[in-house]
Amino acid sequence: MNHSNPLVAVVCGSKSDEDYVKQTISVLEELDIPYISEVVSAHRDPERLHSWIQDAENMGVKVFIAGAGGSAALPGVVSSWTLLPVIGVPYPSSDVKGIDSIYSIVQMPPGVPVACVALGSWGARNSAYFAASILGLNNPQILEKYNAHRESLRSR
Ligand code: RP5
Repeated sequence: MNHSNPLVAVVCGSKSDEDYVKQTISVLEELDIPYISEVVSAHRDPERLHSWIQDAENMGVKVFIAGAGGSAALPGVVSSWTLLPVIGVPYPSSDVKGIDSIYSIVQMPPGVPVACVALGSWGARNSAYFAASILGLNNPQILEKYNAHRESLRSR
């Protein structure tokens, strides 16, 4: 479900990535963070990616989450089009199970950063928690929800 006043924009490179995106969205919903999400490939549809990023910024998005497998250009290309924070999620969709994507996302050259989280499901979920931590800097409701989650981890 896309919200009308989103704070987070989630993008992945292929419909085949959507199981990971669902895990990111599930955490955003648990924390009541409004979001939009879309499938847009950096290498198959670069012009649509650019306009989607511009639209997201115009809607008030504050953080991008970009996930991709294989050579995973998507998070870096998103960062090339925005000054907002970009969290990159490597997906294990290739024959080498995401090692390629980790190296691609984590090794962005200086000046155009991407914050790379863990591979696959862990990263998909942590990307949303990391977004909460960024948004929580000036949003007390999100900070409170995120803190409640962290408290709940103590008793496990
Ligand atoms: C990347 O290549 C996508 O992020 C996906 O993880 C991988 C394979 O894409 P498909 O060939 O399944 O569309 O672009």
